[in-house]
Amino acid sequence: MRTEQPQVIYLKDYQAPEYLIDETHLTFELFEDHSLVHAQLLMRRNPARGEGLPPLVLNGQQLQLVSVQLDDQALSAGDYQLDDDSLTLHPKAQTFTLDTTVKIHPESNTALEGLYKSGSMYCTQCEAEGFRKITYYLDRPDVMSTFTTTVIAEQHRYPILLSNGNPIGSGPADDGRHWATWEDPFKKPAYLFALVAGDLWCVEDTFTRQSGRDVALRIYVEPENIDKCQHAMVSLKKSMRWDEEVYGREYDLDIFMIVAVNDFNMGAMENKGLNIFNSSCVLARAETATDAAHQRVEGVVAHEYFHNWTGNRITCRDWFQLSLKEGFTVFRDAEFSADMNSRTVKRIEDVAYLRTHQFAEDAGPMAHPVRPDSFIEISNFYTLTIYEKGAEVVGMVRTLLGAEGFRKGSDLYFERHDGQAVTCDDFIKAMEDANGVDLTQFKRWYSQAGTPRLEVSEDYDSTAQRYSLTFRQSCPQTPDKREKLPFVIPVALGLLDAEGNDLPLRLDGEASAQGSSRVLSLTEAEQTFIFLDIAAKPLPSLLRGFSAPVKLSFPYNRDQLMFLMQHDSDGFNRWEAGQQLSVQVLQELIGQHQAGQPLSLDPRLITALATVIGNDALDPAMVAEMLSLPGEAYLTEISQVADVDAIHAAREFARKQIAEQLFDALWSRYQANREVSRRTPYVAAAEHFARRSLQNIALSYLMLSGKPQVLAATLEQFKDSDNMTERLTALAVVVNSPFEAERAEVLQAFAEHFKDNPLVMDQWFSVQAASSLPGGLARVKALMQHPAFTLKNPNKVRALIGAFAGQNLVNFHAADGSGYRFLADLVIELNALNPQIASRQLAPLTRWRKYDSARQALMKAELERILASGTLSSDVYEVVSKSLA
Ligand code: B3K
Ligand code: ZN
Repeated sequence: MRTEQPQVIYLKDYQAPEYLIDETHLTFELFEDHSLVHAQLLMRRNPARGEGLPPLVLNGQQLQLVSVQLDDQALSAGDYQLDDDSLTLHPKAQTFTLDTTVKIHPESNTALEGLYKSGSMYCTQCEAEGFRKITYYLDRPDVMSTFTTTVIAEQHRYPILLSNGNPIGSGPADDGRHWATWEDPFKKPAYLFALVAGDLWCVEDTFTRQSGRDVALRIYVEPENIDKCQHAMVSLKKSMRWDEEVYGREYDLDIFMIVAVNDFNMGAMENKGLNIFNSSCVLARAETATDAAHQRVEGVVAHEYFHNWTGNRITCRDWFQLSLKEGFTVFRDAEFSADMNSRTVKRIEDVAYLRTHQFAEDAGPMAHPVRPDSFIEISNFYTLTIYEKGAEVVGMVRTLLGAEGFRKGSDLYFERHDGQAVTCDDFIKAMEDANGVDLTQFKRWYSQAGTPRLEVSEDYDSTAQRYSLTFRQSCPQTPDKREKLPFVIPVALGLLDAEGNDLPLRLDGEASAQGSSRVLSLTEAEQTFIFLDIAAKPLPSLLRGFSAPVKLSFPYNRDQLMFLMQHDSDGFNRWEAGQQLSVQVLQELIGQHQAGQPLSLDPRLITALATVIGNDALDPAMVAEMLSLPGEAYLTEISQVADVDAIHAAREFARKQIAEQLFDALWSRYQANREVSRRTPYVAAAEHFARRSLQNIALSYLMLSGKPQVLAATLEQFKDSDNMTERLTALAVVVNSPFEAERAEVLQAFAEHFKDNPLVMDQWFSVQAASSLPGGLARVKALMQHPAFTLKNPNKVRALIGAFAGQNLVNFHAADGSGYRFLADLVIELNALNPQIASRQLAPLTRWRKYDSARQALMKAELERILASGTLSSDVYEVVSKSLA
């Protein structure tokens, strides 16, 4: 907890460390009511900072200092200074050894940062600044050291003792205890340290590196989960092979371990050789995990594994550079998932997510550049901007350089910086040097916040057969009030003729056409491109594959969008045309609702979707994506003033119309796919994900018809399917239906069957929390009393409170402010328990400027109440104060 005004930390103040640590030797003695940590640090003055010997300031929080010794000299109270955040010493030589012993309390650590207990096991989470809750240290990423770690604990309760690197010894100790020692030869910052002690079982495998050596692979879980590790293991081996093939990167240690824990603040953590995962990102089998969960496990396993090169071997100089490792690694895991599954579908999902959530963040009070200039609490900066927009920025580099140029750049980056802590500039420099290009202007993507807008207009001269496109870019103001200069925006595009074929593209000044889909690089605030030899006015397909994270507008009419939906050679843009058509139609309905008029759906949307449903040649996953209307959160994001009720009413009306008018087509596709599901055992692979996604979206539409045969089919799917994907969809469909008796029945049956599986119970909570039927808040409050719920487990908080405030928009934004009050009460309670989780749950309240004045006032009042509620963690303080500023 904060004791004084929290300080703002600025990138411009960065200085290299005064001292370095070459070797770190740790011994942990774990006891039930406390733990002791002995640290021996081999240190020296940083030659880059000169010769004198300034005070040595070590980070440390919530530590009880037991002893401290510099070389052979035991220090007493007068020899050092101690405060809430640091221990200051006065070294006498350029090189010295520091020994400390501290006492800590992992058993009562509810913040889940540092060393803590999850159930009966010990585990750690150190990124970003959790290591300072374990021992006094230079807890910053540019201090890199080798680590040797010995763990001593009771043999019976904690038979498995793990840390980073390779195991080098183990044996019995006194009083029924035992020890194990691990050695990590690769220098790393403290945020990559990990320790695990528990009664765990493991699944083992081996991976043979391209160069021939074997790596031992182990996934450790609590015994009851040993049957849910295969999918993660397969994903790990695929990731290891992919990184060798696509980036030329091999694994380096002899062993790679993953440990699943139930209590974890985020998805997973890439600690060197010992990844620690939220169990939700490891455990998966047909009966208990959905297709989405299987894909998430594959993606997160890959992400953490890929960090071994992008994050661990080459790490960040300081936390302002966080996107150096996160943006690049998200880009890498997205490419991996695209290669393993459907590339277009993966891109659609990522873009929908980015546009809904990152664009909202970029337009809100927490907006920051991909490389922020300042922060109060770094934990608040593990954001969609750092991760998702950061990945888009890396993707644009690849689009501009081409796949081969990008690989040359990444090779140079790995070769040049292995073993170093570097900056985003170093990454770009490697790309520039390997390709002989200048990316100076491109780097504005790292320094300027906000989502650029790109307005496009056209002009056609039939006599000269010239078609021109004019692009005007601008970027809205963000809280930093800094001037926005033009970005480099790669725009992939094509021009369609009247038959829907791509035309050859010859730009003014070129001797001949160069392909039919190409990338224009915009650099000016306004720029015109002229295409020659265009015999008739074409239809442009712009920003193919979403080649830049911008808000593009072009005055398409609905008939043109329908044409693009059918003919665009770019799969992403076919989907995008459908989304734009839906947005136009939904916005029209929103207007009708607001004007008190009867709602009337443009029949062209039905015609367009009928064509999609009837297209057997199209990937069923694409059909499912194209049938999904833009979500309420996205419709909120693109509104000037979001009218929650009108958005909900319009979207539900459109869904119901689709269900009724396309009933027969949906029903036949549902039945055909359900029939395949019935006779095919569950397989976690792209074509099966695709089939089930179409089956399930069809079912959720069909139920809106209220027809008895749909209810019967849903109940059959609920009871008889062999997998969680079908069962959970059936559950959600009934929960959102008007069939009250059946609703109660399936909820009870589900809970009874899965009561011992916390991850499945999370789904059960979420489905109910997200249901837009009236009375949402009361339902959520009642569920908080359920024995499976606890505020101490982040997954539970996300499943119930997160789903309510983030997905159940009509209930959360109830006009009486009850949803806001409820969330504020929870944030205040969580602030004391787990500041990181408290601060995350605040996000919906930070968006108050989006709503009508009555709701704005209610939301602001709750933020003010949180601010006045007592001592706030720096996490909550930063988000609340910036939201109110
Ligand atoms: N690097 C971690 C995130 C740590 C968050 C700390 N508050 C997970 C990841 O991005 O792989
Ligand atoms: Zn990451």
